[in-house]
Amino acid sequence: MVTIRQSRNLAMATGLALSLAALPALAQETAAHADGPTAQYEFSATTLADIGVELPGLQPDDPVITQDEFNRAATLYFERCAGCHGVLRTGATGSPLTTDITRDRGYEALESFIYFGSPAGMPNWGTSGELSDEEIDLMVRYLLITPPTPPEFGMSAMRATWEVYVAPEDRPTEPQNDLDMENIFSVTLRDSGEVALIDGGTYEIVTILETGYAVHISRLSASGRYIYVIGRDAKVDMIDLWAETPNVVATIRIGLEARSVETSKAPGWEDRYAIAGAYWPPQYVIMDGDTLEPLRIVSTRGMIYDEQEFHPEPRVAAIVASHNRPEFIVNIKETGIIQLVDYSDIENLKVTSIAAERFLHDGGFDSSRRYFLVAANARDTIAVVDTVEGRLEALIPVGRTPHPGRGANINHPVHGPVWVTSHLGDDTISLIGTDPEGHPDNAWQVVQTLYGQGGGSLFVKTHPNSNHLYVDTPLHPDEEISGSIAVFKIDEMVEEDPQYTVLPIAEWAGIEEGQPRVVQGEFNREGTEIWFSVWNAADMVSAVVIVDDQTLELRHVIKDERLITPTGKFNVYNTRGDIY
Ligand code: DHE
Repeated sequence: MVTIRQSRNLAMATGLALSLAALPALAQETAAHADGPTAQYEFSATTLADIGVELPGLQPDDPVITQDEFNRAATLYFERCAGCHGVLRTGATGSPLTTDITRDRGYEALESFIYFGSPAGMPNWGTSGELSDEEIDLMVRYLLITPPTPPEFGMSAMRATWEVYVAPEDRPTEPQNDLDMENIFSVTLRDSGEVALIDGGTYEIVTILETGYAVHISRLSASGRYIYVIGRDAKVDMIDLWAETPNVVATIRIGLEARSVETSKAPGWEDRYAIAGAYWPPQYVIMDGDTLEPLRIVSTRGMIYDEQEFHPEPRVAAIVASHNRPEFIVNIKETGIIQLVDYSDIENLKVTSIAAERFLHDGGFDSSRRYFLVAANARDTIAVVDTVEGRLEALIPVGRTPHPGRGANINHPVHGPVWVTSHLGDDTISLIGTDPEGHPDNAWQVVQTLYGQGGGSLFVKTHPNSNHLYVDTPLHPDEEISGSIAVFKIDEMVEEDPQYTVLPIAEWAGIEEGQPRVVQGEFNREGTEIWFSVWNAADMVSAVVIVDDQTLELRHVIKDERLITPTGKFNVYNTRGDIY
């Protein structure tokens, strides 16, 4: 019998291009996975790879591996695999890969699995050419050895990184510039580890500020004065918009790997606290809103909501702040628990633990800001929390791998207030009724499904003053689709299957090289223009394209050599007020 490896070697030795037809059925079923949107999305830009891990004491039957090989393998694993299989290999959306399992499978089976992928979603790292034979061998040997544990990051580690550049008493008591502050956009420059602050009226870059590695999102203080930015390296930077030129006034690292940051928004608590959530270690920290001084760290390790089995690394995904009560809403990915963290007395912290659904990722409020809707993405479900009653309101099945960003709130001509998500895994766009009092028959159900350009969608967007719903598809494999936006007219949603208009945003940007992806629409304060990032490779030209919401025509293109890999954009007014 010819094994998969032999047939691969045979093909290579005979100089034949590797023909999938000659290989087992598994290979044919899985060939597309590494090109699929979900596989691309999970690829993790991580700093864990830089920490350097100790080779554990090897057992007699462990594979031979040197410290240098182990470091390279750990780097590869953290960058390519940890997003799905977990840092400790205990499993998340991907299977667990602890040594009791990997040794049982054995070298050859693991090698084939990595090379060809699996129908369950494991990318075909070998056939796609993403990993070389040597790297796959390294990875298999790594999987047969006990995984290393990256270090913890407690209070002493945090305080060692905490710096206040401008103390609160030395900051201006009134704005020192004439910027139209509420219409500033904080634009993520992902690969340069910076944010660009861009004036929403003049389209001028006000300043570019250095932030964390592969910077991820920006959130606003309730007053709108401070922008908090988080990098994937868990570095939080706090920017003061009142300074003559807005600048970073405080910084801290809250872990080794992170994605979320938010600030206190309840009446009476404006600008008091900030919170940031980490992927590693699995924890969140409440900080002083003026200085980022770390005050209270909470570990998220614990039981999975349904199986009630311990999970050692449940990552903190989206965090939002209630506008009604002094609470942060913290979404814990692997355990499927949503914590309502009452910050009114952080010495005696009260946490309501809601059993929701696993793999919580991103979400936002309905238009009343009472209900929070979050995607449990690998479970194809939207979970709804009533932030006034402090309990789970509903679990709603939607399309494949929902990814709403913060979602979009529409006043639907037939169904009343609805919240919208698009999907990574299919072309559907789900409209969910959010008004249990005014439209009780529709509440917490998908009242309409729209069909967009395809899967690979990450963000939807609208504005209370707009008649349009914008849907991006940055991870769609087709260049034309990943470079354009579908727009639905809200007043045409009376029809069963409303059609969309396509805006060729990447073409409008006039970029000749690369395959720029168009990502994340964000409105200006008035809701008259929507901005899109045209996200190209770091060494190529990117742009921000501004569209007139009334006419759907191009209004302006911002191109500047400093705009390296723009992705997320956060308008001060809309982000502060959760307007989307
Ligand atoms: Fe994000 C939000 C995690 C990859 C752009 N992203 C979020 C949130 C989480 C998250 C948990 C919600 C934060 C919140 O609201 O508090 N993102 C992850 C990942 O784990 C993942 C899949 C892999 C990774 O390596 O980080 C990932 N994200 C990406 C990208 O590749 C994107 C498209 C480009 C980029 O800049 O890295 C990207 N994520 C965004 C954006 C938001 C976001 C723009 C905020 C959207 C909003 O409107 O609020």
